[in-house]
Amino acid sequence: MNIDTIDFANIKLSDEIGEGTFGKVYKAQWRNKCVAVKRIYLNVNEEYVEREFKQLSRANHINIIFLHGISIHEDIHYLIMEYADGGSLFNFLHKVPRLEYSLNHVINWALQAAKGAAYLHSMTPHSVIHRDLKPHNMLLHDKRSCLKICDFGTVRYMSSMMTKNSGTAAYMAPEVFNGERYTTKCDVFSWSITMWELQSRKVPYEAISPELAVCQKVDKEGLRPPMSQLIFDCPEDIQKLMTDGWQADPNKRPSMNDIIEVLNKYPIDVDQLKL
Ligand code: ACK
Repeated sequence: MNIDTIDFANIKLSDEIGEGTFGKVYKAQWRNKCVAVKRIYLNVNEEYVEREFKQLSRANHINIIFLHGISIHEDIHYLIMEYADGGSLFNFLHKVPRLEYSLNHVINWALQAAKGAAYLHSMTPHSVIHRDLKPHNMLLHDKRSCLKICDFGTVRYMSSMMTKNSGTAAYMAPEVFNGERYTTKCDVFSWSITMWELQSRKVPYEAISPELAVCQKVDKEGLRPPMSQLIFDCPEDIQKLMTDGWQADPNKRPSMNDIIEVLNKYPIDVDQLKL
């Protein structure tokens, strides 16, 4: 594994940006670079830390948050990551101030998320499956024109995520929450729910609580987000990608490359992307 260890003395922590499931995230300076530093909670198992940095450290793609290295200080692990200046897609979609966006943005974000995931799926010797793709784990950069996937560690801790109501259940493919064998197609399911959220600007199944009730309804009753709440007029073949992507049977879902192929048919006006 080629992961750099970074001397903690060279990191200048500044503001806390937010708190994820497994630790607080700070803005920091390192080698004259602005970086994001995730301070992993002491009670988080080392296995989690290892999973996150093993996977991130192998990835080098514009749509995946780059991991500069890891630092250990007084027994606390810190992940030193590329800083994304626009915060999470989830915050952008749902927190005030609510900036307007267009179908151009929807297709751009959906395509970039698919490209990041397709890259992970194509990694060798084993494809990397994210398993927790959702707008909270997609960060925006460069005036929100660029999307980067982050947060690779969470999945082993599914039960703890559920009890924390971290908003994961809505995006999770049934085979994942049922503990069955899963493939890269579970990320396609998550992409589809995210695609619905981009087009509706609503939190999926917001009224259903707790998270386990969402799993139950999705799995046993075939519940899916309602098309009636979409506020963008997306072309039909894109809508079909979304609804095929959330099919219960993973074999019926398209691959990330199929998704990219369809989305690429729609030209994105790059001059209109910055918000
Ligand atoms: O929506 P946010 O501002 O974006 O709040 C969450 C918070 O930390 C907890 O995950 C933010 N965050 C996480 N990683 C990064 C990063 N690499 N760059 C910028 N913000 C980040 C995320």
